[in-house]
Amino acid sequence: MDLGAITKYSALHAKPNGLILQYGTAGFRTKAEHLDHVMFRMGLLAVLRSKQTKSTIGVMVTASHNPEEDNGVKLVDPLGEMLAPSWEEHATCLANAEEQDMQRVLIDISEKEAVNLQQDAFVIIGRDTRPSSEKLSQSVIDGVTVLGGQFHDYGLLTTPQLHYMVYCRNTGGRYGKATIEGYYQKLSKAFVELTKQASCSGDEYRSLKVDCANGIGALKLREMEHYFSQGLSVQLFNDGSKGKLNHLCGADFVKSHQKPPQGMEIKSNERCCSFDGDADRIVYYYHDADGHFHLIDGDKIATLISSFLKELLVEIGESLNIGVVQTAYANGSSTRYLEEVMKVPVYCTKTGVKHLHHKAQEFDIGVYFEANGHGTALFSTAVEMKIKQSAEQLEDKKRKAAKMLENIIDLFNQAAGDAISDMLVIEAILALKGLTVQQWDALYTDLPNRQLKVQVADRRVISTTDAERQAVTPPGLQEAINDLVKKYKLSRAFVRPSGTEDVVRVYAEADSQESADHLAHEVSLAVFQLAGGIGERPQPGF
Ligand code: NG1
Ligand code: ZN
Repeated sequence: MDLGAITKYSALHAKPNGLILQYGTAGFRTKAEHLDHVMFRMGLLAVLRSKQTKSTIGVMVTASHNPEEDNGVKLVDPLGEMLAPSWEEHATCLANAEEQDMQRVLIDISEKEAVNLQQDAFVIIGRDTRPSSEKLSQSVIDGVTVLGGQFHDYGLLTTPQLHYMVYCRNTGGRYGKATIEGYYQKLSKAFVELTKQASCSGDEYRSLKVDCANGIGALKLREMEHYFSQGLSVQLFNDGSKGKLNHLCGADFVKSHQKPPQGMEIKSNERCCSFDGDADRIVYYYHDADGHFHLIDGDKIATLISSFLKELLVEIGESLNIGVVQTAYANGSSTRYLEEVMKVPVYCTKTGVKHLHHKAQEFDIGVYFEANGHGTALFSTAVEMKIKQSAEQLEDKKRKAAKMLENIIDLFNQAAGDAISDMLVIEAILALKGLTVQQWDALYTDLPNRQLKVQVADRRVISTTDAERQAVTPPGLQEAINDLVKKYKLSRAFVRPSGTEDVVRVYAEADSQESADHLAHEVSLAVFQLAGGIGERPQPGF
């Protein structure tokens, strides 16, 4: 380590006084102007992580669904996963170190993690379309270079594309080619082969409106479009040519406001979807003949996918274990439908895709989705080999199912939840099953629900257990919630401190929207009273 050079360059990326940031569920995220030093330091950290793992590490500059003025950064581990927890702590330590302590912190991390500093390092970098992203990714590169790391800057990429590149590079090209063409070709080939088998053709199944949140998804979908156009025609909205990123559009807006994005004209029963700002989330929706808006969220996406996979397995005659992983935010109806009707086991983890991803890896086939539309399906290597063999050996009908499964395995981004890949999987399944968006929606009816935020002095006073469904502290809070829940039918409520915002999140569901709204409000009041609420008391009404 050339400590002199590090000190010199670090001063060019000075940390604002008193700024403390935390590597949260999605890396660092805050106003872009506060992030230059964090970017430089994450460049340094990525080099250490690369030396330690003797693998390529990814650095993504994005703040996903946050407003355009924000930015953020996260590191991607060798198999495309989120950074290991002990390194999240190092990231926080390094980002918050005062200038004069930087050298010591770097040496500490290297010693604790037994990093061989002589080892080569390789880091790949991607960024979203925010105005601040280009300069910030340059600061990452400065950090990588000053520690002697090699790098490749992919420039503009969706977050899942960067995860894909990392995965490809660390698996010797077996997973795919680590280029943007490699990504387009792999996914499109699988999609086109799959949809060729669909008996229901016609425009109804072949056109889709996509709200790109004025983000990177628009650019990449436009580049990719001609690769899969024989199977699907996409019409892009909020493509970044005029509107602001994530402003009144995108998956997060649609999911949390339960209404369509601005800038998209929707005719009744037309199939539409929204990506978020870095294209790792997707939700679907439509207007029915009466003009009512229907949201099809991550839970219904997981249901469609896992049901289809299960059908294929039955057809092939394979008894592989398939599991669905959700969080406490999953609608109660989806869990019930999966368990009772589909007979698919469902597991609940803490919020944050790394928890879901980890759990999903325990199954032969693990399907995981957050209700907000972030998810994918993972297939164990053994399953992949078995299916490939079946596709060659089995007879007619069985063989066809095995072939489909083989293509679906290729179509899913196994490294991360991916809006483009999920969109193609969903479109293929709808075409193959001849399902309309209404029929898909009708699989089950969501229980009415409400999410609220409460401001408290210190959200860490709330600790939880049972995958965040029970509050352990402050004393009395869980008892209060239990008493409130008893007042309503089919009801459920929980609270947890957010990992990305300085708020406590409240979730409630019940048999009617009115009840869900009341329950959410009452629980908010309990949080306000028992967990140190600040500012105005939560008011009823939304
Ligand atoms: P927090 O702020 O911890 O609730 C939110 C989402 C997560 C996840 C992360 C990362 C909800 C309720 N929470 O986390 O699911 O996507 O952001 O972006 O949707
Ligand atoms: Zn995102």
